[in-house]
Amino acid sequence: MAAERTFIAIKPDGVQRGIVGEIISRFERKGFKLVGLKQLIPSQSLAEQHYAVHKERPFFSTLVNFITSGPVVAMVWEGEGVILSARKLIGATNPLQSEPGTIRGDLAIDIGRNIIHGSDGPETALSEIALWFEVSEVTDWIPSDYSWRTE
Ligand code: YYY
Ligand code: MG
Repeated sequence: MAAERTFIAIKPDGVQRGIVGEIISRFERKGFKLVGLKQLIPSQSLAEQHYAVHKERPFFSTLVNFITSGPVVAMVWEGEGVILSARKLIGATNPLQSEPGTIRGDLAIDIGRNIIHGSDGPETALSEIALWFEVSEVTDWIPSDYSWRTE
């Protein structure tokens, strides 16, 4: 079975606030494997496709304007259970309701500035990875300490 992967993006607020390293280190310390990483300013079209599920919501245009307003750090993380686990590491959508200890719970206060995106399930993970990354931009590798992370 292919290893589970998820799409994670640090939004422009996280990049501007200089907390990219802090966020990446939480995934690293957990034990997941980084297999894709790049910084880009998303085009309007990319942002609209990424958030297409929300296109009828009142916050859609604000959200698209925000996500295209500056650099985003786009990532693919791999590991068993990574999709759900990443959502738990990230915390609830509204940072005022995110538990302390989560990324949003510790580092954000506003739903419109919640610093990070994570795929919400297996289908969205596949489609978001394909939307943001070329196949050649995702790297298969084995960390040297792998047998110390998982049996
Ligand atoms: O997956 P997640 O990011 O936790 O939340 P979604 O319900 O998919 O919404 C995407 C994005 O939209 C959210 O991170 C902030 C923004 N948003 C908003 O500004 N106002 C809302 N009432 C709901 C979501
Ligand atoms: Mg979502």
